[in-house]
Parts: sequence; C-alpha cells; structure tokens
Amino acid sequence: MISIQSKWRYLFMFLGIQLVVMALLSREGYQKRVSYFIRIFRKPDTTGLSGRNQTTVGIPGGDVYANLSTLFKTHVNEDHMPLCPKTSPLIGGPIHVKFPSGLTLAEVQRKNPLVMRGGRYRPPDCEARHRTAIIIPHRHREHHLKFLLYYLHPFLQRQQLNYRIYIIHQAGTYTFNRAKLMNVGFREAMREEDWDCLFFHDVDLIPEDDRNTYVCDSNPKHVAIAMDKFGYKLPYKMYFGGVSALTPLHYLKMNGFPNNYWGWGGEDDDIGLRVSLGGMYISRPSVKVGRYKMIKHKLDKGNDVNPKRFNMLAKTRQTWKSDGMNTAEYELISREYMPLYTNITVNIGTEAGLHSPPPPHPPEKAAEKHPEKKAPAEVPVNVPAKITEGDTNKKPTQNTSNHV
Ligand code: UDH
Ligand code: NGS
Repeated sequence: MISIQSKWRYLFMFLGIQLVVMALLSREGYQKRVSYFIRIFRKPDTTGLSGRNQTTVGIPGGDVYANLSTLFKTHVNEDHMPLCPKTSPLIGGPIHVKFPSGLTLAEVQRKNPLVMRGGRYRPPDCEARHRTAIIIPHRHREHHLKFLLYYLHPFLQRQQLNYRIYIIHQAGTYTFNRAKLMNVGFREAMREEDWDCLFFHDVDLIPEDDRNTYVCDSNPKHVAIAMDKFGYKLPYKMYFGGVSALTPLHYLKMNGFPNNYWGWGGEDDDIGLRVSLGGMYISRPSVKVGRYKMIKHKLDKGNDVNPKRFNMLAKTRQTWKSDGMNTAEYELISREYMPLYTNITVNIGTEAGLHSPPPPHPPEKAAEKHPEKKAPAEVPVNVPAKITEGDTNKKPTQNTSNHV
C-alpha cells in the first residue's frame, strides 16, 4: 500500500517533471520543441521533399547550382522537343543562401552558360510548360542585383521554366515609385512576349527553397510570405509585399498597380486591396517553401517614407479604376539586352506629370522620418480582411548577418 507520504513524493516528482518539460518547451521557442518531439516519432523522410533540414537529401549541400552542369545544349529539333515533366526532376528543396564577398557579374555569367542575352532562358532538353517574366523595380541597387541574379537564374532553371528577367530602372533622382515601375514592367514585358505569368520581385529578396515554383495560380499569388526579417512568418494578414505573381488577366482585372505612391510604403497594401476589388482572392504558397532571405539595408536616399500613404489607402476603393495600368504614363529611355537581364530604363516623371517641374516637397513630419505603422484614416474598402493599425504593426526580427 502506498503511504500518504509517498503519495506526496510522487506528486512532487510529477510536478517537477512537468516543470522541466515546460522549461524545455519554452526554450528556443515552443514550436521548435514540439516539432522536435513529433519528429522523434515520425518515420524518416527519404524523398527530401518535406520539412526543413533536409538539405543533404534534397539539393546536395543546399547548393543552388548543384546538378545544373548536367544540363547542356543538345542539337534536338526545337519543334519536336518533349513537354517538360509536370514536376521538374531538378527541384530539390531548401537552398543555402549566403553572400560571398568578391562575387562579380562575370562569375554569375560563367556559372549560367545557358542563359541567353537579355537574361533569357529555355530548358535545353524539353518544352517548358510555363512562361514567366520576372519584373524587378530598380535604382542604385547593383550590389543586391548581383546576388539576386546569382541565385535566381539557377533557381528558375531548376524549375524548367521558360523565363526572362527584366530590370525596370527608374531614371533620374526624383522620389522612387515602385508600383509605377511595375506597371512599366508589365507593359514592356507583354509587348515583347506573350508571358503567361509575371513575378513582381524586389531586388533584395533571395528565395530559399526551389519548391516555391515561379508559376501563377488561379488567383493573384503573394509569394514572399516567410521572410527572415519577419521571423519567417507573415507580418500581417493582408501583407502583399516583396514578391507577388499575377497572370496578365489578373493584372488587367485589378487595373494593374497604382501610379501615385511616391516614396516608401503603402503601395503593396494598395495592390493587395485591388486583388479583392477586382473580385479575386490572395493565394499563397506554404510557409515551408515561400521562404526568403532579405539582404539587409537601410531606407534608400530618394525613397523617403510617403506621408500620404494612409490617406491614399483609405481611398483605394474610389481611385483604383482611374489610377492604374490604364493611366500609366512614362517615357522609355532605353532597352538594353545585357548578358543576364533585360534593362529597361524609364522616365516615370513626378506627381506633376512627365515633363512638369516636380512639386515642392511638403515639410516632413518628424514622425514620418521613421515609418512607424499608423492606422489608415478609415478602413478603405469592404474586403474580406482589412488593413488596420494592428495589421500593419509588425516587429521585424532583425537579422544583421545578411548585411552586405
Ligand atoms: N528599390 C530600388 N531602389 C531604391 C528603392 C527601392 O531599387 O532606391 C526597389 C528594390 O527592388 C527594393 C524595392 O524597391 O527591393 C523595395 O524597396 P525597399 O527595399 O526599400 O523596401 P522594403 O520595405 O525595405 O523592402 C525597406 C527597408 C527600410 C524599412 C524601414 C521601415 N521599416
Ligand atoms: C507596412 C507598410 C507596407 C510595408 C510593410 C513592411 O506597414 O508598405 O509595412 O515593411 N504599409 C504602410 O505603411 C501603409 S517593412 O517591414 O518591410 O519595412 O511593405
């Protein structure tokens, strides 16, 4: 028979074990611990296609260039090439991203012998199922561009895509306008070829998993859903920044992107709202694969925080049909076919138009020097999920190791 004293002893032992387990769970994050325990009871995965830490089973060493040298130009008749398989045999999973010093564009070119002038690629041994244009808004970020090209070219080749990379370069020194540059990119890319999918891609985001396929969904896709700077989580429900993918039909249904967001912030939220206003939904890949490493940097000169962004967002419902693809005015300065990308340099003017002198800058409010998140004046549109102060108020996890 168990005496009362030993009953207490068991009770204390039980509570002690509970305390140890709780301490373990809270150390390094609850989720990590729970998944660790779950993994102990799971059969090992031999496909390399699920979960993280499978680098050695998936892409050898997580090297984005692994196995790509097996691809070479064959002299097959291009009219009689077989269709590429539904899932590329080159896709392997997680990619190890680092930023080696001393990388040059010549080196990226040497590592990508099958990329043609203008940053154009077609699989050498099969007819691609998908035709994707990558549109990158750009100014003064050559250093980031070099790293993006180093990772993006082999990443897209692993997916057996027919693709081209377009850099849309804003000429001059006037305030940067990311969304308007995307409108330019859309029109100029579609003028050149009949793309079935367009990826709108920030220059500083490096994909970390090649199962994140650069093809479109039946709804506009927000792709960069798990960035290192946000702890590999979506910062808020309606976030549509970084990388997104739309078909030409999606793009036209939402009248493209706004032209009037000059400076940092808000334009991606406007684009997210347009998806709903155009009668569509936001689709997303799984957080396991929609992972990105951001090359750390500060706010650029010429891209100050836009103090009007919340007021503008509150009016998207009224403005989206009259400001967008149908009103995007710009002047093409040049189109250059570089070895690794097509460079489109464009004059997008200012708030005052293409040729008028820029409007005087409004005095900047002290608070706007730092883009703390404020709520829009009112909830902008009747959409399934709304952007509120809480929604945009996220705390990026600072990751200093990506600062190059
Ligand atoms: N971009 C340029 N040149 C510029 C500004 C922006 O090329 O001068 C392009 C580039 O593709 C970049 C994208 O526009 O990836 C988005 O701009 P961003 O990287 O400045 O914006 P993001 O929100 O980062 O990703 C801002 C970092 C500082 C934020 C401070 C507020 N939290
Ligand atoms: C929101 C901004 C977005 C921006 C996002 C992430 O608050 O444009 O933060 O910013 N919306 C508004 O300001 C209305 S980040 O942490 O990357 O600097 O993309």
